[in-house]
Amino acid sequence: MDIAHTHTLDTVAPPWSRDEFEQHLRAKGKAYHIHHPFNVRMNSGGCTPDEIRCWVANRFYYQICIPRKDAAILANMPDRAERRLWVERILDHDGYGDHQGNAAGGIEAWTRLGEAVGIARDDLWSLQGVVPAVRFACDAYVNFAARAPWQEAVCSSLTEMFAPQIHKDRLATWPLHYPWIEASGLSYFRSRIPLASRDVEHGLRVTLDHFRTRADQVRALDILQFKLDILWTMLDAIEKASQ
Ligand code: AHQ
Repeated sequence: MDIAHTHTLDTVAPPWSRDEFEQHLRAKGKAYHIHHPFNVRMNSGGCTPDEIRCWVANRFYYQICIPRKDAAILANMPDRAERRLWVERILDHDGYGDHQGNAAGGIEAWTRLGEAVGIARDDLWSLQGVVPAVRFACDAYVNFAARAPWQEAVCSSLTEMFAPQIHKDRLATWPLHYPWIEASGLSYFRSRIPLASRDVEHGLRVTLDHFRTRADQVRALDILQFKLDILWTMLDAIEKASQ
């Protein structure tokens, strides 16, 4: 999977400092799907129940891809200390222990979101509502993560630098605009806020440590852009599917 070299940035200059590199990564937030017209319309109350259900059903495919993506990265991680951190991500989504209550995991919480917006568990898990472009974008993410060096795959998860805000936006706006959605269905968004921050702490450390030369650092920006494009493309497809 080749990442498009989309930068006109100079790649032979001296490397950015750690702080400068982090700022360049965070500056990519302007391309985050929080700014996608569909997300803006959704969080300002402009979506019909069918459009909300279309979003939940399609994003479910992304959610069930995440632990498979993370397991592919784990398989490429030689260092036990890194694996001990990374494995938490799989358990966050697939659950752990007796898989009851909070131990049921994020995929189960997303299933509850589905039921709260009016999608039965079997219908959601049938993946019948997933449009080809969403499946293609999510599969591209899993395939990249499985084939890329593990540090590059870790870098691609850094779109979560911007995720706490998008979850907070939903928690602040959905109860107002979509009172028909049972509030308990939003628990997934609430659960991700601390987990996203924890994940970014690890992902950013790996990224800032690994990409050393200016050319490496520009490649990290291209990898992040690839993942931003995956999230953006998903909303393009969901917006089109719900027209
Ligand atoms: O719920 C999300 C999640 O568990 C993850 C894992 C992480 C990754 O490994 O790429 N990215 C991610 C994201 C989740 N939710 C998205 C949303 O808009 O609700 C945001 C997405 C991300 O920012 O990458």
